[in-house]
Amino acid sequence: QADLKTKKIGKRIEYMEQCASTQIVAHQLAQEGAPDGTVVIAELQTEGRGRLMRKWDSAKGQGIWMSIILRPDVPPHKAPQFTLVAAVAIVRAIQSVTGLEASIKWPNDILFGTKKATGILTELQSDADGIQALIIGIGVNVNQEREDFDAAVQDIATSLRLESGQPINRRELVQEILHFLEVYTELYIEKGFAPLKILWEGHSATIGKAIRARMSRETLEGIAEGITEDGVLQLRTADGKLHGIYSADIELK
Ligand code: BT5
Repeated sequence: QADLKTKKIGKRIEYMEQCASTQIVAHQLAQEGAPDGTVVIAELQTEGRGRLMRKWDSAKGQGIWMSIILRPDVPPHKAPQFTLVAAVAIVRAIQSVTGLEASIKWPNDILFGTKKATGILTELQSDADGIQALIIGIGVNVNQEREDFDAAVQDIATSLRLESGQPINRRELVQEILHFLEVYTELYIEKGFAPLKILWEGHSATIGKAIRARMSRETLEGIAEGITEDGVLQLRTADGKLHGIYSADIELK
């Protein structure tokens, strides 16, 4: 904590050996009034989760399992943009600590090739006055070897150690993630999403690609043409129609 370069994010850090999910702890702290920038980190999560309550494999001591409480003064429909802002921050942090170039699969995956090294889960506490808190969950596979992953994800997951061939200092990576998250959220608050959109597109594994988007009610195939100023994915189907995708699982074809 002493080495943090940030002014706000990480000034309060709740560090735990173990918890069910850092998201649950962060939601609780946010409700109790924890300040903007509070960070919850655990060595082990027994019930780490992804979107739609999917399981997030959180091997003990080998990843970064953390949730960050932000209290931005923006309307609730802008919350998904923070997933994209966090993704850019994580890619830049990985680059700075390891030299590795990861790419971002819209909306919340950070990949090496087709394998997932990081997932982001942005959740919202809001009321009639707007956003009370954003809880940004970040799971980074750092030092796992292949056999450390659950069988269910061994073929689709990777870690920074597997990609770089050497162990990575988790503390340094946490510091860099929080640093870049602060830099980019400040840029976002000052200048809006436009500059972040350009950075995001520069790291995107999705734009210009043929994709399949699975949504709760339908599946669409086409070319991912870009994201809007709101972070909505634009998918052009073979009939020439442009569809705005707000939430989906994307398969690169
Ligand atoms: C995500 O969901 O990718 C969001 C993951 C967020 C995890 C962090 S850890 C700290 C905080 N506390 C929590 O409890 N959660 C957050 P989604 O896009 O739904 O992807 C979930 C899918 O990723 C699963 O269904 C698996 O297929 C795959 N998966 C699970 N664990 C993985 C891992 N460690 N590495 C790569 N892929 C994994």
